[in-house]
Amino acid sequence: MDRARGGRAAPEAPRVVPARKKKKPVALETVVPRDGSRDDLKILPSDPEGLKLKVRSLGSITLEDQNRFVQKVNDHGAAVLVPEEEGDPLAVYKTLDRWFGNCIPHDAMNEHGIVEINPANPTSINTANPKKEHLPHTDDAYTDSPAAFCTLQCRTSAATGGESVLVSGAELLAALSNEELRTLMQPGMVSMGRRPAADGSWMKVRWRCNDGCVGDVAAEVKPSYEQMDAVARHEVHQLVVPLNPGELLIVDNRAIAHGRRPYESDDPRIMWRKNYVGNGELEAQLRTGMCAAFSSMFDGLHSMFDPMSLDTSKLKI
Ligand SMILES: O=C(O)CCC(=O)C(=O)O
Ligand SMILES: [Fe+2]
Repeated sequence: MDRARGGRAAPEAPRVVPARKKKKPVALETVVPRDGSRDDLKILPSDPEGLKLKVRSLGSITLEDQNRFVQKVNDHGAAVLVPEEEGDPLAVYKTLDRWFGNCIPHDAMNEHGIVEINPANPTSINTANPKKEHLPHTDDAYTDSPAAFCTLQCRTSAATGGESVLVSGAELLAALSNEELRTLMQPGMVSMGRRPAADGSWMKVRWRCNDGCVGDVAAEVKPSYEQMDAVARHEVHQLVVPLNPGELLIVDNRAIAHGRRPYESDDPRIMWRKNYVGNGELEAQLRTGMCAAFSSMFDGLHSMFDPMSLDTSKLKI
């Protein structure tokens, strides 16, 4: 109302609030197109070569390498550092600590914050059995605040398999409607076996195949949970990434699910895992999550999954 012009304000007419019509569910495959047409959406490439970034050595990462890395992770949600020369395998953690900030503590980590993945000394039921694939998952899914970035350095690669497997979170979402996702995200729908997540909201920052760590799945979300589970297990949605010793995979834990293919039990395989909060120097340059609307879409369970209410002012592009 413009009081500067003087005069009394006219009494406001009572506002008529229209009754909310029940909207038809929207298939999320239309909201998260996997054909590259939505440029803020992270999608894995169809060939693992598309994730590779050559560096001279893991201990000598330049500013130019760093900029190429930021671009890759913002496009695909993952990258593989491929050193041309062998060097001190610990030297890279100086760079990673600087980029991603604090590490996520783990019961089995060493003095460098590294957890060695080695079936000879297993850290979970999934790392104990090489013959069984480690199904795609979010790391730290049972905590309130899963890691923003997971790093896996290959130290010894298995000759009989054991490749890393990645699945775009967008592929999982595309299996659902916005209504199904909304229900799945309500507290208490899926509980984790190891430690229940405090807010219980599934898909907010975590996702896991039904791999033995997932506890109860409520009856009303069973079909949608199983649909996503089937997508993640299906080879057509998986990007298989073979890693050589010295190569290091970095994954946006909130955009991409990761796992491992099976291999023979007597075949040695060692990976170093270090996970991060994401509060390092690259925090402002890296977008975590599947797309720019990530946080707004989950706060209050609305936004991008409801295309008509997409609040573009919240997009960080
Ligand atoms: O063995 C691997 O490559 C992956 C291990 C993993 O994802 C984990 O321990 O969380
Ligand atoms: Fe993992």
